[in-house]
Amino acid sequence: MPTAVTPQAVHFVKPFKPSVTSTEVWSRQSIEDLFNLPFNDLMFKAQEIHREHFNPNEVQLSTLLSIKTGGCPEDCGYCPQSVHYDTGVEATKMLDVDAVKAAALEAKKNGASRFCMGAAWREPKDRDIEKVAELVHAVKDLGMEACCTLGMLSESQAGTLKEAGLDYYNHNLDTAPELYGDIITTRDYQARLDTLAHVRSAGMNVCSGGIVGMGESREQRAGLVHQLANLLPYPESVPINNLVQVEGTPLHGTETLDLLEFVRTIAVARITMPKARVRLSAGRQQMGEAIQALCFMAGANSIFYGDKLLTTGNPDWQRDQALLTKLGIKTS
Ligand code: SAM
Ligand code: DTB
Ligand code: SF4
Repeated sequence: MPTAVTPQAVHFVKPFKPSVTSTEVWSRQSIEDLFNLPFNDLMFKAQEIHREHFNPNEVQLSTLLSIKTGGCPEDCGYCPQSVHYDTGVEATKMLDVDAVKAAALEAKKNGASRFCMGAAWREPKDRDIEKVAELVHAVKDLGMEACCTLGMLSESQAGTLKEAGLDYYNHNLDTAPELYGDIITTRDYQARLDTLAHVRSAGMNVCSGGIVGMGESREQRAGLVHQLANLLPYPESVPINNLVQVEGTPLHGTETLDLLEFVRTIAVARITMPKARVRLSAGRQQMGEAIQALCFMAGANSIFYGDKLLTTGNPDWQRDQALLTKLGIKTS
C-alpha cells in the first residue's frame, strides 16, 4: 500500500491570474484507478479529454540548451551533471549571450516556438540571475517563448526573471514523495514545492513534471501525478521524462520500464491535467516511432526538439519532422 500523502497546495502570495484554473481535487486512489484501467479504456478517456481542450493533431516544439553544464553539487541519482558521479560530463562556465542567441535562432529556424535554458545549479546566485535575465531578453527579442530551469529559486529571483520576460520556469517534482529520498538527499520535496510557489507568485507559468523508469512502482507513478495534478493550479506544462540511463550514475542499470507504462503515465497526466501541455520529454531516442505515436494518442502535445537534451542525445529535427509528417501532426 502506498503511504498516504496529503496533496501539497501551492498558494498564491500575490494576485495572479493563471492560464490554467483548476479546483478538482484528485485522490491518490482515483489516480491509481486510472492507471489500472484496461489500456484501450485509458487511451479512449485520454483522447476524449485531449480533444475537448486541444487540436489532437498539433504538437508544440521546445528546444533545450544547457547554458551551464556539469559540476552540480546536488546528488540526484539520475543525473549525469552531478559532481558526485563520474560520468565524463565536463563542467563548463555559463554560455555568453551571443552563443545563446545563435542557438535560439537556429531552433527558431528549425520550427521551435519555445527555447528552454538549463543550468546545472542547486540554486542560482543573484549575479547569475542578472546574467540569465540578459539571455531571456535575447530569446524574447527573437519572438520565442522563453523557459529556464536553474534549480531552486527565491521569491525575488523569480520576480527578476518575470520582469525580464521569462514565460515558463521548469522545476520538476521528479517522483512520488515517498520515493524521493531514495533518489536525492541534498534537497527535499518541500523545497521543490516552495520554488514552484515562488514561480507562481511571480506570475510565471509553471513547468513541472517528473521522471519514470527509476525503479518505481505503478503506485509511485500515480503518486507523482497525484502531486502534480493537485497543485493549485496544476502546471501549464508537464514534462514526463523516461529515465535516460547514464553510466556512472547510481540509477544506471535500473530495470527499464515497459514503455506501455510510459504511455499510461502520459494518458493519466492528460486526464488529470486537461489543459496542460503534456510533454513527451527525455527518453525518445530509446522509444521508437510506434511508442511515440501512442504517446501523442494518449494526449502528449509537446516534445523536446533538437538533437541534444542537456548532455544526452535526442532524435534530430529531420527525424522528428519526418515522424510528425507521417502522423499528420502540425507543429507550433
Ligand atoms: N539543476 C536544475 C534542477 O535540477 O532543477 C535544472 C536542470 S535538471 C537537469 C532538470 C531536470 O532534468 C531534472 O529535474 C530531471 O527531472 C531531468 N533529468 C535530469 N537527468 C535526467 C535523466 N538522466 N533522465 C531523464 N530526466 C533527467
Ligand atoms: C525536463 O523535464 N527534462 C529536460 C528539461 N526538463 C530540462 C532535461 C532532460 C535531461 C536529460 C538528461 C541530460 O540530457 O542531461
Ligand atoms: Fe544538479 Fe539539476 Fe542534475 Fe540535480 S538534476 S544534479 S540539481 S543539474
